Amino acid sequence: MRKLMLGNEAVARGAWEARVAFGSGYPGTPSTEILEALAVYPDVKVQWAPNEKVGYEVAVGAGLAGVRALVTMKHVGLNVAADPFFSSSYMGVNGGLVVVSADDPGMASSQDEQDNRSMAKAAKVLMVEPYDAEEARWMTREAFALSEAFDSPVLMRMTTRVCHHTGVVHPAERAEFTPKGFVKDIPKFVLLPNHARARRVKIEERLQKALAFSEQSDLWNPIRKGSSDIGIVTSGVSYGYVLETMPEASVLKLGITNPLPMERIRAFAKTVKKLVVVEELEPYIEEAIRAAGIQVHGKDILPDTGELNLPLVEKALLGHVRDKVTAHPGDVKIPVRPPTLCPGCSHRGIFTLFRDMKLRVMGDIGCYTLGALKPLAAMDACMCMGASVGMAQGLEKFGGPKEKGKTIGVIGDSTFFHSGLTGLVDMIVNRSQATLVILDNRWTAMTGGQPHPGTGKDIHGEDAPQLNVAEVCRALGVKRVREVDPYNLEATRKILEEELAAPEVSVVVAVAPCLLGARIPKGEPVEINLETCNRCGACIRVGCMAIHEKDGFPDVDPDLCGGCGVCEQVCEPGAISLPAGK
Ligand SMILES: Cc1ncc(C[n+]2csc(CCOP(=O)(O)OP(=O)(O)O)c2C)c(N)n1
Repeated sequence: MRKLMLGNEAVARGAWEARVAFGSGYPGTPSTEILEALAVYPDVKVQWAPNEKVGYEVAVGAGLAGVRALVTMKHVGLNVAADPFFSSSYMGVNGGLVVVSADDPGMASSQDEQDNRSMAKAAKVLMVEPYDAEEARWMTREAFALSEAFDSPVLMRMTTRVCHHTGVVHPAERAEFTPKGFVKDIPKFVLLPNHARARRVKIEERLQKALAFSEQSDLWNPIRKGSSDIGIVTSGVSYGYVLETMPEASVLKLGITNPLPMERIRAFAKTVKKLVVVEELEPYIEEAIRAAGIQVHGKDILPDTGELNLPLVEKALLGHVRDKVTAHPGDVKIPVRPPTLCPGCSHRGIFTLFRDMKLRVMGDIGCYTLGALKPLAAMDACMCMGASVGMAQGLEKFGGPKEKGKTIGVIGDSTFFHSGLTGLVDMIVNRSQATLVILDNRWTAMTGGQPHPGTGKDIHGEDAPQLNVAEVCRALGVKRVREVDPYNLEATRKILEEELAAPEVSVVVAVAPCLLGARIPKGEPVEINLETCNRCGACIRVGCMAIHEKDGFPDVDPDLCGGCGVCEQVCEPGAISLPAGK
């Protein structure tokens, strides 16, 4: 049987075939669809965690219970989960544990471009890298067996193209796996320093065993014998570019990239006149080969930033880009569609206020980061999830009189539960006077509308316990917590002014569900009276794609406008009217 599957769906299939009992993780492009696809299979308990660290830890606990567990995240998620990731390497596993890190070369949807192969090496865990959907299936399935055989968590490193391409998959029968039950083993699982010192030695032993396996595995590290003029060592999606560019070359394709089978590479190098490594991002394989004293080309002919693609690999290997029928994505002319908040999005009014009140805004990651773009341009910094809270405290404390009463941290609700809570605790106990605005739209909108602890739904859409953001803040110890309707600009402005003036930490929770997440039908559009319009442009400056300038006047697109009323409230001459009944 053959099936077309997304790389991410194939990971879910492989995990199900391996009889995985538990899947967890936190959404993040390009990894999100893995858990969503796994949730559809029977016999698997699948749940979103509030962040990657917690997701990882629950998976470790499930593994200790003797079942197989999968945990998924994007590359920066592994930074959040790094503490348990590195330490669980010392514990080894009971039931197999596979962690997917979906890296985003080229930063299609990320704030940085990490090559997490270095994370596997640093944590001393086994790492596998699929190149297409079918490999994603069988490698996931087999990774659980590797995890148990070598007593190591296995990092499955994927990249955007592998996650998001659709390819032919050959689903197989489910493997046999009997849950092992909990095994009490204090020296192994309790990482006291003297236990950890003994485990440290075990880690090296298991890596040696894994290396011996990797060296002789034709399945994981196959060699394609071709011309002896050039030999290419490659892994992941780069293998596809190599195949298309130089079908005649000899190729060593590495499926296990930690530990690297250096003797296999050395033997392969001896069979060819020239050795080249084709790999995306860091010279991870290349540097190891160089360190082993083998002559090799790599980043001297290929870029070490951004995604690879066919023309780049052709240029590197052939010296020129072939004149092919297949167009390079960059050659295809598509209309420019800058990212923007949806028409009617509840974030728009808040950022209009931030801009008009000339606030200093420490931002965070989510749909609302688009508030940094013109014409709103109402965010001054954005670093990583949860960071708005700490940055707001630091700026307010050290910004001098100019920042007093002006500094806001702004964070989405999913991001608040992910990693904003501890920043808020720090604000309270260290007497910050900044104001934190939490955008409570009830969904993780940016990654496609996954539920989070404040949604009241689980991954299956079933009712789940729901945490109330304002109550959580009060319970933490914030004395000043106000809820606002972000569609009511005047009331929200007044509350922001009061809270900014307060000489203590305050929280303003803007409550309005994401229209897409909550599937709220579009309302009737606003109307503009061109007789009274004074062409001031205030309505255009709220940055809504449903309203634009036409022949010097604002013009509403009735197919997009749902009558949220933000433009109506900024219109001084009152030329914009809401649909009847609003
Ligand atoms: C550590 C980490 N994990 C995951 C992501 C992907 N991601 C970016 S923002 C975000 C959450 C957005 O939800 P929310 O804060 O509720 O804001 P919204 O998009 O709903 O406005 C996620 C999951 C990331 N950038 N970093």
